Amino acid sequence: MVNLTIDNKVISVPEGTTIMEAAKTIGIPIPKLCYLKDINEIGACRVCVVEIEGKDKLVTSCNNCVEEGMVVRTNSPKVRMSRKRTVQLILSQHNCECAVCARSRNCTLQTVANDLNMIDLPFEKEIERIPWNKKFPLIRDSAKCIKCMRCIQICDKVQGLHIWDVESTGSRTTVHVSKQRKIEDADCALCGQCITHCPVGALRERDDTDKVWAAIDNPKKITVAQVAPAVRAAWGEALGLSREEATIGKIMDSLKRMGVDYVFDTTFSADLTIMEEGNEFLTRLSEGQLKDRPMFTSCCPGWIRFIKSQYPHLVPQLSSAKSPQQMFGAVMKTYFAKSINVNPEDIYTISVMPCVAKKGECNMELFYEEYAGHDVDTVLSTRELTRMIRSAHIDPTTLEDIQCDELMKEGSGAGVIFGATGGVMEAALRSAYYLVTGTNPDADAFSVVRAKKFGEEHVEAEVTIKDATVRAAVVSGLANTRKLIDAIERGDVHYDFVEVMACPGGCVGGGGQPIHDGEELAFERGKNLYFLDKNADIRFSHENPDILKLYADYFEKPLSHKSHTLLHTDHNA
Ligand code: HC1
Ligand code: SF4
Repeated sequence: MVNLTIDNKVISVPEGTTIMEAAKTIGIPIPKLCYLKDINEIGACRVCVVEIEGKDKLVTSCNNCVEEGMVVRTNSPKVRMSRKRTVQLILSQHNCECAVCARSRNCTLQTVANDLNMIDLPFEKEIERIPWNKKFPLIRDSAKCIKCMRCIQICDKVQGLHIWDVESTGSRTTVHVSKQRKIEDADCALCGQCITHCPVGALRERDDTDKVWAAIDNPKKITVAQVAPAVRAAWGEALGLSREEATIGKIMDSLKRMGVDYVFDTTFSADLTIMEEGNEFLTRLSEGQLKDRPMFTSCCPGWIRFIKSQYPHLVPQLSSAKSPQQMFGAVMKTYFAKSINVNPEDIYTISVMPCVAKKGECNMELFYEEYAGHDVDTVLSTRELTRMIRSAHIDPTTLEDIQCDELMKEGSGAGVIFGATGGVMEAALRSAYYLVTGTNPDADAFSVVRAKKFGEEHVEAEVTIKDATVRAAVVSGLANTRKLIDAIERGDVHYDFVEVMACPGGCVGGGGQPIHDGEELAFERGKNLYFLDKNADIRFSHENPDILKLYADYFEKPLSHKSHTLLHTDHNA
């Protein structure tokens, strides 16, 4: 242990602790902008400087460790003056239009400047803006970039994609798409992790809320919304609701109050995905197609973009099942439209997703006898949902639990856990077991595929179903995924079925979720989904009565001709 004094308090912390961490243990939060634990510890912003007795120069507390007998001052006049000057210099190159910024009220720079009581800026500024394609789902505003390097580091170290890089030198230094590419031409997976790790509003999702308001206001359109599993675990965070208060039923109420005509839960179509993908897996397994290479899940569009750009020869290994989002859109425009006697073109489908890549996935075309537009018309992130709730002046504490609309009302616990890494695999194994043996396993029999902690490289398990052994692997985060696929390619490991989610921890940690600067909440949110599953009335996708009715009345059976037309896709196309 190392003994030191911080702001007159004597403390003892383990060797190797940074000054910032040591201060935190006694409730002193040293301000910071660029620091991200284990990912960006470069002391670049210099906001976290502290004074050390006996040293002339201030030191950065995020990447300097405690020493025996050290006397640290985190808020001396010298520290305050330096910190203020540093933030003034950062603001001199920052577009400060906070009133029209997506990160207003949730911006680390705004907070640091406010906390330092900065009410005047001593510099005139002229900030150049690098042009950007505003139609792309990921938007970068160079005039807001503070060169903290977090986006570069998260993309390099956690997602292994190297989309961002430093450009130019001196005062013109900025971050831009690497190799001078346009973002559309880079291999961006659209996972949105750069957005959720940006301390300011330099990165954000394309805002599609106006499209949804226009559809709601259009008397010719019937608006039909779905809400993804992972949204329920996070939407309340930005609205001050506790996890217990922020139920899925209240999201449904908010959508109805905003004027959406019909509301559904994507857990319904997660169950439908399990029926299709589970049957596809068993077919591929029994036909010996998985001898050398596994079948990969196909519900994460970030992963689909990644495999297409990084491992195109493995695309045929993807399940042909569309994602639950796309399946639901197709079912809304066909089965559901028919049930309410409306033409598919009059249905406007909206999804609320924890995801940025879903905004790209919804470009997928729908063919229903002939070309019929898109399964999903507009995708909103969880953050956009909360912005809509605010702009509709809905007091979140007045929301009530309401149910989904009829016909596709039910969703199982297996569908709910789709939102956490390992959930798709576990849900698929529960139903595969039933399909093979004719009896249900214990609902928690396959919980071995769940993550044990955040950031785990991957989870693997061998599962016995009757006479067959299924070698399963689950991975999240694209750098982890690359490692796993390289091991598969080298023949070091052999699996039959692999679940991949682009975002660390799965959709609960998605790039469209509420942002908590530097805090990783995916694991906690995932626990919430497992709690909901544990307490669900139905825990198996194949027991969802509305899914059984959908097959009886419409699709006939999984992998039928109609299912193939509406629920599957050719990823090579
Ligand atoms: Fe996901 Fe999925 S789990 S991909 O993360 O398979 O976005 O939540 O909706 O489609 O169900 C996202 C979440 C989501 C799909 C489902
Ligand atoms: Fe989107 Fe989920 Fe995939 Fe992230 S893990 S890219 S949130 S689908």
